[in-house]
Amino acid sequence: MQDWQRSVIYQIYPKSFHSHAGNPTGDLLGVVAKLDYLQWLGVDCLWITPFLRSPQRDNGYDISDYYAIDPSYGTMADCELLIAEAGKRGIKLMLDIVVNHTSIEHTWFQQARSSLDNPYRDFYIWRDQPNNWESKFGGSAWEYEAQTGQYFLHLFDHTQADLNWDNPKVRAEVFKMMRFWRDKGVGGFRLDVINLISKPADFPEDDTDGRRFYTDGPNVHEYLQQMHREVFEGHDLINVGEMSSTSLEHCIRYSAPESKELSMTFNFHHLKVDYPNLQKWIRADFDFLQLKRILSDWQTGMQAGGGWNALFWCNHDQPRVVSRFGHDGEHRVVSAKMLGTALHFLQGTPFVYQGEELGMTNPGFDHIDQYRDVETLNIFRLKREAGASDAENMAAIMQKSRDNGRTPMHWNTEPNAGFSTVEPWIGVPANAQTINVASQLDDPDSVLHHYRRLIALRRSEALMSDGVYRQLLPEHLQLWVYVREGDGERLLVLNNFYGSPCEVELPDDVISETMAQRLVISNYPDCPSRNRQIFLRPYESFVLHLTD
Ligand code: TEU
Repeated sequence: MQDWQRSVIYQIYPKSFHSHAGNPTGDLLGVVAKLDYLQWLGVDCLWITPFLRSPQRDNGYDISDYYAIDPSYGTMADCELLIAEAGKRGIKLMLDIVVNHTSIEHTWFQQARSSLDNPYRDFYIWRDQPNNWESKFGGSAWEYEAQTGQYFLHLFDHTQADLNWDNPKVRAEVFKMMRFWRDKGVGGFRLDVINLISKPADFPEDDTDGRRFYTDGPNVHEYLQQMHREVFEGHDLINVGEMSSTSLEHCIRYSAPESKELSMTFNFHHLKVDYPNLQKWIRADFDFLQLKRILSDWQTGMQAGGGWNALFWCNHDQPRVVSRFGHDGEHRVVSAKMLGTALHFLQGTPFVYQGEELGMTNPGFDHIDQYRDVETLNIFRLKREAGASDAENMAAIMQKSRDNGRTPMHWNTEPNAGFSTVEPWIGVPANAQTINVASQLDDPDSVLHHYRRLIALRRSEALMSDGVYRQLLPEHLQLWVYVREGDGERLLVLNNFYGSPCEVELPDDVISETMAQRLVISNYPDCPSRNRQIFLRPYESFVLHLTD
């Protein structure tokens, strides 16, 4: 077992984490200032979303210089200080690398667009006529470039031009840049939408949005193996691929050690259970049975195939999980803890997204002026043009917008939740007064202390890393029950996903009176039912270690 297979990773969205300089946006020194907190929490590694130079049209996922720090985040010296200070605390730093595309402000694109025979022309993907592929942010995936009379491909915003990975010079530049960061001391990479880098040469189309043609595309494994040889081999790095609309088979190949590609993969199938017919921009409840089925299939499938999952409920593109799959009203604390437990006992490497450890909620912004995200603003405009009413549009946006997860971190009850001394770039939810780090540090029953316990357990409970996953009661409409089994011992993980109590009987090969029991963690102060007949209170969750 590798060290990162027993690790917990914390994700920082630096724009909303902490502003040391007292600006509307956060900065790298703001992260340095909070390292003691992160060490106390017990995390092993920080994934920080992009802070390289960028016009910030997509908050840094549109990079214009891979070798420079964006001035809004600080300087290269600040970055070096952050790597060193984190290292002193035993914490690694994972750099978010965006190489499916660059900003159109990158010099490569500026060169490429200038003439048909420019040496950088082939760094990007050009065609005389667009096909029908759609951008993930709405509208066509092709943008007309008047100067040279061709269209370029952008799977995301029209200011994010897709790189042409079939050009060996592009790969050489990317690997050189990654070695630069590796040699600076980063502990690994998070690779943005890395399974989209290989497009089929003939750009086929059908009556879909095109994703099936470029997702896990023809040469992707070859290119990742090359990256492994040229950047990772012989170095102690954690490399996580973000995989858009991927498959289990491909994720096994991306993450199985013998493939020599990546350490682990993120996928999003379990976060589409509130997208009716895969339509994101419709307000809808989540499908609990589907959630369990997808997560269980990935647990057993990845384990059988020798792959490794990156586990997560939240990130900077997702709504807050307590508002999504839990209860952000009276059951907020207990349901946030339940969701933490349900995820952390799965096989894989858990990621905690800033504020998740507090049970931060969606902010409830009900006016489009409160939103900043390019995807949200594009969708609002496109749906309005298509005739949707603002009320219908806002109902979906309030539930689904990426800005739900991007509001400033709640540090304390000072102005702007202690995030900055000036008004932040995006609003601070009113509940920062009650949900914040300072108050939870003092409260051993807080969500924060529960997460700290979960993180510590990863190190002490071996079965959390290597136990075999088996789901019980798969058709139960309210409980997610699973075991992580080893030789003659198991962790039994019970989670009530709803606000009503519930009783079930478990099989006696899982729990019986003759077995030795130990309570590992629970989200209620007591844990009365510890036999085959289990009674769970609203959102109750607990874990028993059982030995035959
Ligand atoms: O996200 C990739 C991605 O496909 C999504 O999670 C995306 O936000 C969603 O499909 C929109 O509905 C990554 C980054 O995490 C995201 O912030 C960037 O905007 C995107 O890539 C482009 O770089």
